[in-house]
Amino acid sequence: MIKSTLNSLLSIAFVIPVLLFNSCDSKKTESKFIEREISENWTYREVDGELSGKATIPGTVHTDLLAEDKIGDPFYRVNEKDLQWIDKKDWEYSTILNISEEEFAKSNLELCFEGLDTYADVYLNDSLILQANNMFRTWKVDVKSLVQVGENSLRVYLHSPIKEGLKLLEASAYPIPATNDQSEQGGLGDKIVSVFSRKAGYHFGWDWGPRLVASGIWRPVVLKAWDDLRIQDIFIGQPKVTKEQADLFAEITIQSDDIATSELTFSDKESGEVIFTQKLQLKAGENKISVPFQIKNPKLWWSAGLGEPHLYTFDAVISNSKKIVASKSLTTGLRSIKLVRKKDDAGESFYFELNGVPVFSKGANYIPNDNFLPRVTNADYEKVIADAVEANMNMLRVWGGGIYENDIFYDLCDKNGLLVWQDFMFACAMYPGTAEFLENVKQEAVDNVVRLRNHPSIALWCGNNEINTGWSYYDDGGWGWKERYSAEHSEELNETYLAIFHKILPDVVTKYTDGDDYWPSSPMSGYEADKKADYETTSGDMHYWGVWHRVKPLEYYDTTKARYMSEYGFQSFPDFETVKKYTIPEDYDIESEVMASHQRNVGGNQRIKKYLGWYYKVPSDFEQFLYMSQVLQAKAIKMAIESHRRNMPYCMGSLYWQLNDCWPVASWSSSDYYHKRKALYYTVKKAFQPIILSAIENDGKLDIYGVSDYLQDKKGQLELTVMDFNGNEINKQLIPSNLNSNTSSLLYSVPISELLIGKDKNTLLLKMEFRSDSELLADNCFYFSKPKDLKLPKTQVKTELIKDGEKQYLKVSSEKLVKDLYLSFAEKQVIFSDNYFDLLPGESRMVELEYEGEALDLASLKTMSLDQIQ
Ligand code: BMA
Repeated sequence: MIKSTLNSLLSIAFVIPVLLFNSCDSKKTESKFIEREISENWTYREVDGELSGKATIPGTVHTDLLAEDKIGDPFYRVNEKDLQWIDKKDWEYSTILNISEEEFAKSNLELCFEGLDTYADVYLNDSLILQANNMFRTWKVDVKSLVQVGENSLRVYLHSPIKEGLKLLEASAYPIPATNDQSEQGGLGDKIVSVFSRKAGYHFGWDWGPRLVASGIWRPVVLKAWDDLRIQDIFIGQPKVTKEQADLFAEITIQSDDIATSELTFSDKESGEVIFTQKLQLKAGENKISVPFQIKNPKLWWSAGLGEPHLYTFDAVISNSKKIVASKSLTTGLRSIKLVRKKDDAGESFYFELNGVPVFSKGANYIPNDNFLPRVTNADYEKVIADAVEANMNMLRVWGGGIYENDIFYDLCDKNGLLVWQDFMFACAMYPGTAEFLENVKQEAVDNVVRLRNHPSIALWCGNNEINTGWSYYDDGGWGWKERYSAEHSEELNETYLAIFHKILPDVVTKYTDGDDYWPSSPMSGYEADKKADYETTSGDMHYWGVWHRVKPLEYYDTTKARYMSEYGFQSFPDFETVKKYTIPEDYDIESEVMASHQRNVGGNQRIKKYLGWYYKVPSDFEQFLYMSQVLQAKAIKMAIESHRRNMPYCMGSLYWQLNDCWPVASWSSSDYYHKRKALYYTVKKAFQPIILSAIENDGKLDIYGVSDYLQDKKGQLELTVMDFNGNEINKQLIPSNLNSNTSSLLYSVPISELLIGKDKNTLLLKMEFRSDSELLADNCFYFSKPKDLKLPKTQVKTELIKDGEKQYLKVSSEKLVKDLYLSFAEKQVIFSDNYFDLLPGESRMVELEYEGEALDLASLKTMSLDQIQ
């Protein structure tokens, strides 16, 4: 039930509460608000050159050139290198903007540029109407007095982001560090320009991304035309939400031509119920009203696994005696979410509490899906989010070197119950402190916080990625940046850091949200006072890179404890079918020039080889090497996730690096650029299940933990079966157990010798199952030695295609153990519900297959498994 508060809050406009009425007068005609994209008939040209052609808007220079075959595919082989000239040129885009009589007759005409990348001068009928300098901002221009009925010329002049950056670098008293900027690759030597421009950091190269500095009209250009007034924005504040009552307020921003008297009706779309009506006395210009209201027994928004992510849609309608003059709808979810940082015996907690429930964050770090953003389709977004949900995630971190994502990304997170950790777009760099730069940052923050604040999925705003670690302004740590500066310059950079991340950004979050949490930098331990380095924390969040970057054994994952693991990761190569898309057979060597240019982490290949040598056999065959890199990556991250979850509730989050890719490359991702699932994807899906069993060696004993995200305890039975690889049962134990709710419990501890009973540990495995009322709630497998020491049998995998109604399955079975079984239909794009799994002796498994086009042929099925690796 929804109820308005009659003593509404007056902010700027004069608001007179009136009695509720049931619906707005349906006989009233609506004054038409025109909104259309200007996407037709655009052309581009190279300003001081020959190239020109048709343009796609939204789009980028690179993709326009590619569409007309004026350049090769930037992602193919080493084409990236040859295309570095594009970002050093100026480009001009133009179109004819046709204005109809009807549009022209409106009292307001606005052109809205939702995204210009980056230095863009916009001319309308040859008058300069805008000079943009921030790809993350939205630019609105009143064009009423500049247009005519019929044809108008619209031109967008894009200055080279590199040339502009070089000018800014020259004007700076000193260079500014950005660890991942591949200036060399861009032909700039050591000249770092990325930090001077408010533009996606990863465009300048990253340790998983090419240097392809895009330019373009990257988000839609929209013409808006209206009479009298419009509702510019609705914000639903949620000061207090419980299951009994949601105390809310609607803050509505109205832009009015004149002083006007009208009436606002605010209603719930689903029930049609009017929540409140208000008489409005509007002044000319911007009016803001804020009206508190309540919803009794609200349907709450829950994250995946905890409940339904229910969404409400509210309609705001403004009418006068004759007609409806403006309307706008807004969809949001009602929930209370907070970051809980509470002192405890060990230090300080770091977890999210959703509707009063502490939630263990399970998820990944998310990067943009392409270097050329406009070609990411809605279907791509849907796929990425659906895959995250299928993998039992409840949170994604939108990482600071990319972009504030498109609305659809957050809409999908809202709809699917995925929480979002939202970084501001600053990563692994310091920034200039000019007044103009800081003001630009502030406006960017306002634009994006206002755009995104109604999304129930947003759990946290975070200032930046790893800059606190890199600069380490507390002490002498860091990445050696400070040492490059005089005391005075160091102090200046420090002050800029504090100004942006401890003042400007948190102030914007405070001013424009209803109290959303802000965290200055990820990772960070403590807020202001804690000076500890990021690897020995008892508070805050941690990025653990001991494994991988510091080449520590995988077992370090078992022992490194954090309150919240917001990053850790391990690389692999993409699937062979993906590699084939950017290579030719002569490139099939991980050290070849082409493969090396699709591996951007210096020393990445050596690390993979080194770790493989420690745990597996290192194959010399190229295809087998790709496969093994994925098996290794999956093993590493399985260990990490299980360790984080075993450490619950001390540790309350596990976000691995990284969910996706922006081009085909060797990287830490779990799905590649073509959304092809790696071995890691399937491992994560299992390791993030609501209940897991996890075994860990502890001083000659095996400790078996049960971790549950459920909010009720589960009584049941732990079943342990030791078997050899031919399926002979060696030992079986049944242990009545209780899985405590929303935490980790040690279920059983047993000397390993008792399990092995004197047999060769290289020939045995332990199958763990947890059953409650005979329902299998969780299972896992434990091996007593490293994979390279296992005496794996040679065996025959039996396969069969089975159709069941609309569904298609691949049934696989084997008499003996098949470890890390990989299934592929080569070029045929097939999504496997499961892959790269251990097929236990005697087991048969049904794998669901999704594909389009012709029926599958079993003859084209390829398999690979660990026993084949020499
Ligand atoms: C992290 C990220 C990225 C980087 C990744 C892998 O710390 O924040 O900057 O790509 O490590 O090195």
